[in-house]
Amino acid sequence: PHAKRATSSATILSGADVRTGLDSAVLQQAVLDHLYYSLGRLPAVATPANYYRALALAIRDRLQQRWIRTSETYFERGRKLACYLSAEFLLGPHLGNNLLNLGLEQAAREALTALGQDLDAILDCEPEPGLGNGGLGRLAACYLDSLATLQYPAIGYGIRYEFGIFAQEIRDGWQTERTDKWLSGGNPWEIAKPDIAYEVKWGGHTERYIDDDGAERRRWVPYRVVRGIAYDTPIQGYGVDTCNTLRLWSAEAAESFDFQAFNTGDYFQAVDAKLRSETITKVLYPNDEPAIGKRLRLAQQYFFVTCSLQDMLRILDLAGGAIEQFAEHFAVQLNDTHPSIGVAELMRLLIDERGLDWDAAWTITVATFGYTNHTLLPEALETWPLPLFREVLPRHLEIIYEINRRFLDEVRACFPDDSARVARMSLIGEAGEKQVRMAHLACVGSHAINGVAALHSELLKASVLSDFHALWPERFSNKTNGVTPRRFLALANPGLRALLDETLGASWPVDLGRLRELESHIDDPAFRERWRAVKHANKQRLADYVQAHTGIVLDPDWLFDIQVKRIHEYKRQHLNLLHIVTLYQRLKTYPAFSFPPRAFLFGGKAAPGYFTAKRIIKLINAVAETINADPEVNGRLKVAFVPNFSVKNAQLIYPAADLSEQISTAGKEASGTGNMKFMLNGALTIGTLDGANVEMRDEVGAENFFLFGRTADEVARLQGEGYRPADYLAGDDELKAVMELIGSGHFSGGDSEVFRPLVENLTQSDPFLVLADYAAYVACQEGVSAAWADQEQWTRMSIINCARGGKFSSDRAIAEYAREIWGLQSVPIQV
Ligand code: RUG
Repeated sequence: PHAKRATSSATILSGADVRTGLDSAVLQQAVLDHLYYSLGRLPAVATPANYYRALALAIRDRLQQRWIRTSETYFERGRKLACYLSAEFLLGPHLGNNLLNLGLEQAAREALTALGQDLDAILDCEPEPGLGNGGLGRLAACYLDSLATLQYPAIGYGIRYEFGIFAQEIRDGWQTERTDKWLSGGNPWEIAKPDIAYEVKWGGHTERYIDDDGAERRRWVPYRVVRGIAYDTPIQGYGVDTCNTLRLWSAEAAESFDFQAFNTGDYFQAVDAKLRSETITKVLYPNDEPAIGKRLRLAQQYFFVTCSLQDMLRILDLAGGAIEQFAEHFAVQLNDTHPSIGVAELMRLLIDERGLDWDAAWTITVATFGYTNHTLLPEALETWPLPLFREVLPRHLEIIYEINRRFLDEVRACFPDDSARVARMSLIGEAGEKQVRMAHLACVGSHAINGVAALHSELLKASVLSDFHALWPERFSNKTNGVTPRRFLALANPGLRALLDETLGASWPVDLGRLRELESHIDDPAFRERWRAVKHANKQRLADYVQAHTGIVLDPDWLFDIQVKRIHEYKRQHLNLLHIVTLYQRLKTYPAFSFPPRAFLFGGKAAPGYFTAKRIIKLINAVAETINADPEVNGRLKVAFVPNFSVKNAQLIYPAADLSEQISTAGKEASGTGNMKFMLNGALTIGTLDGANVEMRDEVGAENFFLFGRTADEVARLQGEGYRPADYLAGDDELKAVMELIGSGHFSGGDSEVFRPLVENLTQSDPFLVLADYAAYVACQEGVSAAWADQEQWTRMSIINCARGGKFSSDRAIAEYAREIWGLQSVPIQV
């Protein structure tokens, strides 16, 4: 490197700091410096992964000044801080995003080219921090991006899982799981702050004592104590100097050894205690919707919540703020019920550790918290068996009992003589084994409660939270989800970005409403041609990826029909499959049957213990194998399952879609966010009136959306009347033949057992009304094929979908949270 430095020194700006300078020559030198000093590598032996790490470190240096200045400014100004508490942050790779947000892509590309490296290959080396399951964790990541971009004082708090969401491999058509060792090569983005660490207590018992003033108090005598250590990751806003923090907690033994065990010679037990402490943050639970009710999961939740609340108290003390002013300094948002133990924990900290009385502590707690609900599915609503809860958090159970006692008095006062209501609303469920109901705790302890799409918020008020709505209607609001247009449009779709920059100017990524102006170009054939060319190139890019990862060859001239999301019965990937098998069957029966050729792509992970979801993956792959190998059909139909759906490959997938499948049973998908990512990238949607689809359709107009299926009300009515899938089977010969074909072993080498559970599930119970919506879906898909035949009109619709997607920017969503829930003001940062 020194020889290189000598030769290139003439090009280095004099006085430019190798840690902050932004031009390509300084960046090039910075990369060489990190290769040499941080990695101990000479360029001659450096691998692309080494270059990735060196560039990442060079970019982190460039964030550092902004990052420190941001924290310093927040501290000086003493303004309210939004604290986003989430058990999941599905971040995706940082490097490309940071280059984009800092405006350094071109400089980095030039710097690497000068070093004989290709930036895209280097970007591809970044392992993805998959610290989330799906939509909920990705939403948290989008919100961090918007908070920084809108210059809001904010911090994300979560868990630094050593293993993130498992890596999915497909073997013989089945999903297999591999641990995700995302930290094995080191993580150049984070900074460990071992001096920011808190004690976390577990188990034990509580006892009464008399304090120095002679007052009677209770205290917690834990069985065990571990430590949570802060690891900070910079969250750089787009085009601003704000660089916020994501603070993730990692568990460590409070002492490296159990000295008592060590001294008695039990070395193994001593080390074992340390290992047990550290398991708390070992692995992300890979379940999306269903709650799992495991002790370690409760431990994870309490662990990160207490560290985060203790951190807020430390910040308040440092700033010299009074404890009574806590809620003026911090707005804490609960991302689902996963952090809702925070309500009891803040009470404990304020009362047991800060000496406040109950009423003062409760006023602060309710003023501090807001709660976002993300699901109506009953199996996803978290409850903890009371004995387990008492064993892990005995003091919290006492506090919850007292919250409940006071709360139920309030319910009785408002609704006299309504004991059924009291039982329904109690924080403790009494049916069967007693349970602590976390959604109820979140509602009682929060001044604001919101759903994530208009329909979902209405259904919440009418169903799962109707009693709470009757008591406190003023607490309820809707905050429709959004996605960041920086990662999911500008970064993911460079071709479209260039066209948008040229057509609209450069401000659209922070002012997404400006996409509307695209509509004035819709009648320009040359513009439409360019629009199509961008899409075509994106489809080719995805086709290359699919071929490299599956061997399946796709033709970018075909219609790309894509469904990527977690595999779940309510999302109905099997409905999509029934349509594919219908087309297959028609082609086999009537070779002259004609429709525009289509490539069906799927992607998504199934929870490892979710039997039906895993079988759906197997069926997708079985159908794909049969169709792709059959020359009678594979000139018009192809099917591919893209393994290991992740943020990284999502960035290739969304921009390549012509048609986005959003086909959940109405009333089941709280919002969806993939639907928005597809829309912004110019895909048309085929969907039900579910989640945010409803609002997307309102924006684009009915004529630019392929709607089918029963509404949420109709679904509820049909299920209430006693739904019988057999009726639908009996009345539809084509559907019957499709089910028989799947059941016959046709797609499974004659094995008629493997898909029997799926066929029986659909024909006997069909909990998500797949058969009831089948005919409408197939008919709607015929409309899609007809529309595709007119490419000029399709392109118009594609442009309109993008143009009217502005509402779905996470900037809009975050501005609403800031104004209506958090009372937050932006604080510009100047470096
Ligand atoms: O299933 C929901 C999605 O509909 C939603 O878009 C996303 C973000 O709000 O959250 C998903 N979700 C809900 N993930 N986990 C849950 C329940 O804990």
